[in-house]
Amino acid sequence: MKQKKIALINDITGFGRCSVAVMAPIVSAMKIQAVPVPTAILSTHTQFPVYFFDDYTPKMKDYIQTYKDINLTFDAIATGFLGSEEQVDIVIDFIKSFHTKDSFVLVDPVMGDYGKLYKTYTPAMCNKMKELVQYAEILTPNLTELCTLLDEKYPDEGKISLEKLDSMCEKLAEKGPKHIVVTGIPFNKKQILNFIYNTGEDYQIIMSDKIGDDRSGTGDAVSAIIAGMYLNGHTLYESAKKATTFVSKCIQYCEDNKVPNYWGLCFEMFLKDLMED
Ligand code: PXL
Repeated sequence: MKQKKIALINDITGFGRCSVAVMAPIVSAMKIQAVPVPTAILSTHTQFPVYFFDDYTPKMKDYIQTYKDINLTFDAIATGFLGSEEQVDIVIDFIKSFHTKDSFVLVDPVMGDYGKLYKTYTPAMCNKMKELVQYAEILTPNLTELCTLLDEKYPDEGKISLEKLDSMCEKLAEKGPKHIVVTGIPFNKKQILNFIYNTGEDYQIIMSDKIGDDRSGTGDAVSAIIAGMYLNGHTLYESAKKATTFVSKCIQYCEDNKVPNYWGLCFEMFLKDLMED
């Protein structure tokens, strides 16, 4: 069987386990070749009090041009943390150039958490993200991002009904993405809800135990596993189930070993769980 390739359009962050540093080893464990397309280079992620940040926007066009020159093809394209409006335009151009009928695009609209947007997410950036969403087949927002993309208020304490989630996903799906996984929705003190929406089908849910606080890079691990599993022929439900089981196991390990939240997921300990024959 021909080995598959996925373009990972995301930042490269040295310490803190997020973005490409998490996604590349995860998809590699799933026998998929990772091709990073860097959006920025950071020493640590932006949740640390200090970090070195080198915006890669001015270099991205030349970087990507060589892939056009050698007629490189991808079986999937996954996008994550994006830093500027211009960068979103470059990503849209990348998708227009490399997306084929045999490939899919997963957009993780990394914008915020717990009802709050990250500091870099200006209203203009949010509008740009809405533009990018139109090019996705699979979208993996959290509740904050789902609300922002639809200009809806974040519900008090993240409390939201399944019917409301279904109608929000339906509205978002009209803009492009056929498949949506809303990740990490606060359900009660002990559990987290993940909502699976496939256009034209009944919704599905996956419950997972809430263990400790949020860990940086968890969303990147989830989107990498969903992209990899889906690329390897699994359904969206199976892909999301694998992702939630895997991250729960990693979080439990981190809690047991008192690893600080900002250090991210100790995913290395369980990579073998993602390997299939
Ligand atoms: O995991 C999301 C993410 C990715 N990349 C950078 C980040 C964050 C979240 O804070 O700072 C640089």
